[in-house]
Amino acid sequence: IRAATPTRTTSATSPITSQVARPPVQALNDMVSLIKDDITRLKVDGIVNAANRALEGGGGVDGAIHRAAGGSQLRDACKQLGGCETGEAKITPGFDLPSERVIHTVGPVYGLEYRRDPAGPERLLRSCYRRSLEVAADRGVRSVAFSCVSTGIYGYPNEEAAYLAADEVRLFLTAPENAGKIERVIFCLFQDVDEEAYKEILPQIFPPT
Ligand code: AR6
Repeated sequence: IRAATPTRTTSATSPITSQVARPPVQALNDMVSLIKDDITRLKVDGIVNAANRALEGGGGVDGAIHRAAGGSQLRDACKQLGGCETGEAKITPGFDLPSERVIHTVGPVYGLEYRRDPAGPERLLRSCYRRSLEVAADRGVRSVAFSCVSTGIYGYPNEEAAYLAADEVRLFLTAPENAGKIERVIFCLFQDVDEEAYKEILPQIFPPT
C-alpha cells in the first residue's frame, strides 16, 4: 500500500471510506470485498472509472469522478491521453479525490457490441477488468476499487457483468505472474441490483475462508 499519511489506511481489514469508517457489505476473503458507496469517497490507491472512448467525461460515475476530482484538472489530464479503446484502460492522478489515481476503462456498449459479435461484450468487459488491474499494477497501485463498468448507460445485464467482473479479477489474482502485485480489490456498488448480484456471485468465485 503506497500512501502513508495518517488518514489513509487501507489495510486488508480496515474499511476504506473517507469521512466515516463503514465496513464493507461483505468481506469474502482478505483480498476481495464489496462496498455500497459513492466511489468518489473511497480512499484507495486507485478507483476505476467507467469512461467513454473520448475520455472527455460524461454522465454516471464518470461525471461524478470528474466533478469530485476538480473537473478541469482531470479533464486536462485525460486530454493528454488521446482517448481509449473499448476494453482498454489508462491512468491519471486523482487530483482532489481521496484516491491517488483514477484508472479509466471503457466498457462495451452492450447492444452495439452484441450486434457486431455476440461474443464481443464478454471479451471486452473481461478485458476492462484485466487491463485495469494490469495498468494499476504497472504503476504501483496496490488497492483498486472498481465501479460496475458498462452496467449503467451502456446497458450490460447486471448479473452477467457481476459474474464476469468477479471471474476476471479471480483470474488475475490467481495468475502466478501477478503474485503480490495487487493487495486489495473492492467492488464498489451503487445500485441494489448490483448489490444483490455480487452478494450472490462473489461467495461462489471467492469462497469464504
Ligand atoms: N459511485 C459508484 N458508482 C456509481 C456512481 C458513483 N458516484 N454513479 C453511478 N454509479 P455508468 P457505463 C454506477 O452509466 O454503463 C458515462 O456517460 C451506476 O449506478 O456510469 O459504463 C461515460 O462517459 C452503474 O452501476 O457507466 C460513458 O459515456 C455504474 O456506475 C458511459 O456513461 C456504471 O454506470 C459509460 O456507461
